[in-house]
Amino acid sequence: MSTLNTYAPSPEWVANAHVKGEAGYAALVAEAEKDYAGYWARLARELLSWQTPFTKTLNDSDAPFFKWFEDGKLNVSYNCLDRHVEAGKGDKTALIFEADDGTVTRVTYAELLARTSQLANALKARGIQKGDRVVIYMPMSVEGVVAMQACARIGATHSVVFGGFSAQSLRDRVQDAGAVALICADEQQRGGKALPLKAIVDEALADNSCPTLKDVIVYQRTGGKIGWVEGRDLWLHELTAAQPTSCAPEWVESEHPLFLLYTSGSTGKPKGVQHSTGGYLLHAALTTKWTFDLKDDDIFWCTADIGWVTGHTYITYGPLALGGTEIVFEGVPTYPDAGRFWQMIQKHKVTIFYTAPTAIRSLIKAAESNEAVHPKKYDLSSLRLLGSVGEPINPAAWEWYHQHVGGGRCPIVDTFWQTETGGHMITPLPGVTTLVPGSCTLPFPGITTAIVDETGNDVPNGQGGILVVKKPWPSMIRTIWGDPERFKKSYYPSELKGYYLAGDGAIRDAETGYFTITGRIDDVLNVSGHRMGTMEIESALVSCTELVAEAAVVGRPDDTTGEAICAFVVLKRPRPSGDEAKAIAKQLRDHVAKEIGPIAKPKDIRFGDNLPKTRSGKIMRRLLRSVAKGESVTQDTSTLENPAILEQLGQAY
Ligand code: 6R9
Repeated sequence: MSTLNTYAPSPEWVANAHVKGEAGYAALVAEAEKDYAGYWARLARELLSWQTPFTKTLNDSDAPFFKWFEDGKLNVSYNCLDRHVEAGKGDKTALIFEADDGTVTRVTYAELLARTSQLANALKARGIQKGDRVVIYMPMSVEGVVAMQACARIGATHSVVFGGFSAQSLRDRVQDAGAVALICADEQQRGGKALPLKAIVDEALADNSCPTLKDVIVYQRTGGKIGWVEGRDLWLHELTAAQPTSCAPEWVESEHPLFLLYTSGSTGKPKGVQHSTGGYLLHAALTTKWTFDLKDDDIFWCTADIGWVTGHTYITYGPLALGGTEIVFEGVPTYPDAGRFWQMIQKHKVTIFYTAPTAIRSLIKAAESNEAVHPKKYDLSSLRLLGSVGEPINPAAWEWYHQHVGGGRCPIVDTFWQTETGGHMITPLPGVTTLVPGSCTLPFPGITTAIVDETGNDVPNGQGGILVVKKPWPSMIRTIWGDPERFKKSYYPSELKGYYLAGDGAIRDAETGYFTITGRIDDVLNVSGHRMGTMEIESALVSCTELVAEAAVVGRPDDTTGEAICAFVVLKRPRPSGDEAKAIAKQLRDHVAKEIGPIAKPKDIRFGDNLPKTRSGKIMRRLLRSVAKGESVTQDTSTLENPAILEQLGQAY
C-alpha cells in the first residue's frame, strides 16, 4: 500500500461531517459492539417515523431468517414524502429531472406526494392491495420513482425490471413474482433515440404466458406508436387524472416486503432478492446520511438506473427519506457528447456525485481523445463529495476522478455493497477516513464484515480470503422469493458458522486493516458494474438450438468494462472460420441480446470442435479463463482429454 497516495480528510470535513473524525467513527463502532440491538434501535427511532413504535429489535430465533423491528409499523412513502411536507418542506425541490434532450422539470415534495397519492389511489381502484406484486418496467423518469413510491404507499411489493432486459427476462420475472400488474412506458428516450418498452411487454405477455397479470399501465413518454390490448392495457394519465391527490398510507409491519429485485447468482435462474420495509429504509437513510453526508442544501446525483439496487437505495428511497434534493437523469453519459455528466454537474450545481468506475473509465478515454469533453472545460466547483459503486475502482481511474472531477478537494467514497445487502457495507466516511485509492477501506459503523477461510475461521490481515458478515444487519436480504432453501444455501452455507457469505473475495491491509475486494468467488461476472451469471449466458447460448451444441462462458479483465464476457462455443456444424465465424458470432450475440438483454452480449466468441474437459467430463474453466485472457497456458493439461482443442480456441470473433 505504501506505493499509493493516501488522502486524509481536511479539517473542514472532520469538523462539519455528520460523522466527525476517527473519534466519531470509533464511538459508533464501540456503541454497536457494546449493545448491537440497542445501537440499531436507537438509529431506527431517530431516522424513521413509526406509526406503531417497535418494542422488539432483532429476532434471531429462526436464523438465518432474521426479523428486525418486527412489531413496529410504518410506511415508506410516508417517511419519504408526507413527513417532509408536514414539517413545512412541501415547496422544497425533491427531484430535478433532466430528460435525454436536456429539458429540466423540477418536482417539489408536495407535488411528488400528490402524484404518488394519485397513482396509489388508481392502483387501489384497480383492486391492487397490500402484498400484491407489481412489476415496474420504466425508463429513468419522475413516473418511475412515483410508481415505486405508490406501490410502497399501498403496501404492494414492487419488482423493478431494468429497461434493458429482454422480453424473455421480463416474462421470467413477472411469472416468478406472480405479479398482478405491470407499469411500463410506451418507449424510452436514450441517446437521442426512442427505444421500445411496451412492445417488449407485449412480447413478454403474449400467449397468456403470465396468467396472474391483469393490468398493464402505460406511461406515455414519447407518444410513439404502440400495440394495445383492450381490457388489459390502461393509460397511466387516464387512470390517475380523476384520482384525489391524497391517499392514506397503508401502515405495514416492519418485515413487510417492500420490494423484490432480481439479480444473478451462480445458477441459470435469477433470484428474487426480497427486502423488508423498516430495516431496509433505515439503512438506506442512514448510509445516505453518513456516507454521503447529505445535508439540506445539497444537490445529490446518483447516476444509477432505478432498475438496479443502487437506483432503489440512492434514488428512490435514501435521499427522499432524508428530504434531500436529487437529480434524476433519463439519458446516457455520452449524449450529445461525453461531456454530459460534467455539463449537468455545472448546470445543476451538483454537490455530491455517485457513479460507477466503468463510466469513469469510458469518460477518461473520451476526454483523452477530445479536449472539449474533458472535465477541466467545465465549472465543477460545486462538487464536495464523489462516490463510486458497482465494481472495484482501479487506482489510476480513482486518481483521475479525484483530480479532474473532484479538483483534488473532494473525498471519494468507494462503496462496497450488493443487491442483497440493501445499502453500503464497507465504505469510507468523508469526515473520517484516510483514503487509499482502490480500497473500500473499513466497514460502515455497526456492520461486521470479516475475512475468513473455507471453514469460517478468521484469516490474518494481509492474507486473502472469503468476505463474510458475521452478524445480521437491518437491511439484509430476507429471503429469495419463493425459494427459502436457495436463500439458506446461497448465503448461509453450513460450513461458515452462521456468517453471511457475500460471494466476493477480499484482503485486509496488514497495517491499516483496510479491505480491498478482489472479485467474485462464484460464477458471477461484473461487466460495467452489471451482475451476470455465467450460467445464465450459457443457457441463453445453448437455447439457440439450431446452431449451438455446447457453450461455456467465463470473464476476462477489460480496461473499460472491468470484466468482459467470453463465450466458448461448440456448434452443431463444422467449426467456422473467417467471415463465416464472424457472421455466426454476430448471430449468437443477437440471440443472447434477445434472450437476456444487450448487456449480456459476449465480447469474444471462440469456436472449438469441443470444449477442454477433464477425463471425467468437467469443463476446465480455469483453463478457459487463461485462454480468454490470451495467456499462454501454463497449467497442467495432463488431465485434458483433448489437448488439440486449445489451439482451435486461440481466435476470438
Ligand atoms: C451495489 C451493487 C454486487 C457486486 C459485489 C461486488 C461488486 C460492488 C463494489 C464492488 C468492489 C466496490 N461491487 N461495489 N466491488 N468495490 N465498491 O453493485 O450491487 O449489482 O448486486 O453487485 O458488485 O462483486 O458482490 P450488485
